[in-house]
Amino acid sequence: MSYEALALTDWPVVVAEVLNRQRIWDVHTHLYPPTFGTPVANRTGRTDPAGLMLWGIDELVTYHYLVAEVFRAAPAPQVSYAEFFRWPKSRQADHIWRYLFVENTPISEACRGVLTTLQRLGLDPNEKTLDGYRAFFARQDPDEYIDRVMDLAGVSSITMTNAVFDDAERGRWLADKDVGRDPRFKAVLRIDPLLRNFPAAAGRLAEWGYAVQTAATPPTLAEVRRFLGEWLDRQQAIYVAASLPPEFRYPATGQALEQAGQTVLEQAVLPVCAARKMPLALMIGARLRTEPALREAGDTSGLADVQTVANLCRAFPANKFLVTMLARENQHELCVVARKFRNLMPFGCWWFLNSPSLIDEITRMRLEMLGTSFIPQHSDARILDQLLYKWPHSRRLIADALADMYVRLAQTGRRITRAEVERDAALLLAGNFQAFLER
Ligand code: FIX
Ligand code: ZN
Repeated sequence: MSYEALALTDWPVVVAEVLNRQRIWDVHTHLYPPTFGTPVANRTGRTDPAGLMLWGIDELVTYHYLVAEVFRAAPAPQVSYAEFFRWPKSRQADHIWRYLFVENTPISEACRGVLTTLQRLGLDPNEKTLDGYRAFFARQDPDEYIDRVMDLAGVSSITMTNAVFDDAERGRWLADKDVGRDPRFKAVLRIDPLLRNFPAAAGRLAEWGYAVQTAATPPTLAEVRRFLGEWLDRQQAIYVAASLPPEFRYPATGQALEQAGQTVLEQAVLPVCAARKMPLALMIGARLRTEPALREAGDTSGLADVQTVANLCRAFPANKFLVTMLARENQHELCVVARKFRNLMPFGCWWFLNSPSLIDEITRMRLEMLGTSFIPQHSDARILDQLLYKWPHSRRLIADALADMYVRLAQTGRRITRAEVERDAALLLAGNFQAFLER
């Protein structure tokens, strides 16, 4: 069926309907299946205070985006950051709900997201306290709830972030070889310290039995390749990932630390990824703990160097690079560089860019410069239920941008069929990622 007769005003509705039916492969999240344990009270009665599977109203409302926002909204006398973090999670959540959702208008994207989530679950977002929501979530079985959330969000596969240098995470993989075997989830080997501070990372590898030194010598690099291979096999990971600071440069321009990181990148990480035809995801621009007292909520962003991405793509043509950058100002140049390197796949509107005005701007820029050859979004969800807002909010924005492209195309006289719109939706929300993995 073709759309010649379609009125220009109908395009957004038609495209939204097609995009809403397209199931999504979420390429980057911090989500986990129940095998990693959950600290959240639930119908099975099984909880693990150190569990990594986060869901439910107290986790939703204490998302680190909202922790940062509540300190700007709560009236004096302000509780100190340290005091706030000493409170139990339920008290933190009550505090945030009162000052961000009741006594102030919840118009920020992180606030609106919680309300969209409640609405999608059939709950009234106008409650003055969290008690009713807590009772709802306590009645859920985590395993069944994952299926319900994925179905409501239209997500077919969840890609995890499995940080091997995080003791809580590593211990679970070593304790249970099948911990990651949930077919709804795919693993990713996350290696930040290896590239950000190799001497410190080498100290951990030595503790784990790898014959490494703090200098990136050839024998040490061979052991780093062994370490990577063993963990990629253990996790059955689909790509390797690292978050890097705005100052990250290739070739390295800094002192010993950057030079060591470059050597490890060139002689361990990239060769292992190339041999497995596995992408390396570079998430560039995160300036960690700018306000350390805010912990995970204290990170900020910084302008990074896109020519560094071009230098890597050019120097390592056998490698595949998934790249997302945190500064709005880096986005246009990343599109330009992506036009020159087919081994570069830009993905997502990351973190502080995951906001309607910026998702709209970046998606339109990418459609105009890259056609449908990019991955428009990832959820970056840390709490399972966030899939119920991050994806509906982004689907709508992607649909509006795509509809405008079709309107412009139709004005050239080119006929556009429903099958073409469905093909484009499939590419953007799942197919491009699958093809990049398999290429
Ligand atoms: O490095 C990352 O994977 C970031 O996405 C996170 O560290 C960050 O806290 C986040 O969740 C942003 O949305
Ligand atoms: Zn993330």
